[in-house]
Amino acid sequence: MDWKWTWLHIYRVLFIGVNCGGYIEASSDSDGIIHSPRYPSNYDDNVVCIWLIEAQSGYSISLSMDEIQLEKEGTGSGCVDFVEIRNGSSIQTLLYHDCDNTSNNTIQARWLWIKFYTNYVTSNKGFTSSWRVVRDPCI
Ligand SMILES: [Ca+2]
Repeated sequence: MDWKWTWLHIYRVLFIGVNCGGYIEASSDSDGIIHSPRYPSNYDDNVVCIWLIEAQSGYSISLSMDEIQLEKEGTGSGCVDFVEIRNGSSIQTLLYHDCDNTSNNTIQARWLWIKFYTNYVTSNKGFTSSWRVVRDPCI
């Protein structure tokens, strides 16, 4: 089966109920910015965005979380609203999960599956991240 068809099919299935985001097929010399809707103004409640960035064979996407200010729990360090990044899809390895600038903020993989989630109340500034394609050193 053609890989591209497979990914587009998975993408469509996973995106049912999603408000925003998109699929980015990244050519070898491309880059871009992904940010929360309306950034740097506050985001809305009840938002789910999913982006999927795919690099060509032999390349990876290197993403830098430049700023992230999302709702946290009132007590403790947990996140109420969050950005989650996984290696390709919702069930693959977790690479990033955060609501402020506390964790390692550079993520690299061939496929980056990026989810922005906000609950029903309380907003904040949001997030902005920049990505670029790099040659995969393992190949
Ligand atoms: Ca919230």
